[in-house]
Amino acid sequence: MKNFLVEIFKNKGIEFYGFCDFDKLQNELFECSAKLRLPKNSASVITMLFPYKVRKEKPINISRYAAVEDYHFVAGKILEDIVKSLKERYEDFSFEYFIDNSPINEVKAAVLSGLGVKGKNNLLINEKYGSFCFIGEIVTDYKIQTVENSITNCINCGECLKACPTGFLSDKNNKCLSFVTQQKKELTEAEKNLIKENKTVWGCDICQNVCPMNKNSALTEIRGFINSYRNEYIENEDIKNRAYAWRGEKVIKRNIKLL
Ligand code: B12
Ligand code: SF4
Ligand code: SF4
Repeated sequence: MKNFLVEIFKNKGIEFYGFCDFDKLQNELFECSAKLRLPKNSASVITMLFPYKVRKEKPINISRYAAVEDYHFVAGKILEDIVKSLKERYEDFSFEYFIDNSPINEVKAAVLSGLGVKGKNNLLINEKYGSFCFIGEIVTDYKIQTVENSITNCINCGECLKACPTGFLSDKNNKCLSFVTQQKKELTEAEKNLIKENKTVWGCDICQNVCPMNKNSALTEIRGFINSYRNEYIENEDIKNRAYAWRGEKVIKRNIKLL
């Protein structure tokens, strides 16, 4: 199985992938409808990274993850193709892919698979791409041999905690600004000010931008991200397939008006 996958990953341009046991994740599955898609007797998780930093300079008024076509589609298509090949080759086994909309704690799965360390900013930090990569995974009832990976953390400099404008990283009772930008219900004055002061209409990258482990993070080579790159949100642009489309146009239009 591993040799077969190595070939597929090479063809698909996936540089970072790994494996972990499902039983290390199953006690903290998220309650969501995607949980129903998990294969019966899930045994292994195949994790992989989809780097998404297209340009060195930051986008103007959106976060990096929103500057490219919605990753659920771009990375989802790659994951779908891999699952198809696996199902053809291993007919007696089940394979289900997930990305973001997943019952799995993806950062933990990626750390356990050896794809990077867990940052104080909650994110997976990879040695080449930093934290600017999405995590996707395939869950299967095929038992894959895994190498025990020790829990690894970032260098713990504390810069992200200092820079976070809402205090979310120190106290989860606070809201993350990324969440605020996606909020459908009416914003409080304080929330409106947060959007204005940090000049973001979708997402927040502050805790990633200050992270020294992101300093030399490499640019992505995934064509779907490179070709779809836009460095700002412009009112009345076509938002089809963008990361901000799922909330409906009203939300991002409200945010741009605040700027
Ligand atoms: C809900 C969610 C959000 C929410 C809440 C985030 C949160 N941290 O609570 C909001 C909307 C705010 C959000 C924002 C963002 N998100 Co988000 N989000 C998710 C989602 C769907 C679930 C995360 C979650 O609820 N975790 C639960 C909490 C409890 O986990 P935790 O605190 O991190 O971890 C605890 C334990 O699990 C354990 N643990 C964690 N890791 C490990 C590892 C080991 C080895 C061990 C033993 C234990 C352990 O210790 C922790 C402390 O108790 C994941 C996808 C997924 N299915 O995992 C994406 C995901 C984490 N998000 C992602 C991204 C890109 C973002 C943003 C950067 C987007 C942006 N630019 O605005 C921001 C970053 C915010 C931040 N710094 O946290 C990516 C991160 C990729 C990466 N490199 O890590 C993910 C993985 C989606 C994806 N498929 O790529 N997100
Ligand atoms: S994304 Fe922004 S608000 Fe959320 S934890 Fe990071 S710095 Fe704080
Ligand atoms: S800024 Fe420092 S503490 Fe925060 S994730 Fe990066 S290395 Fe870790």
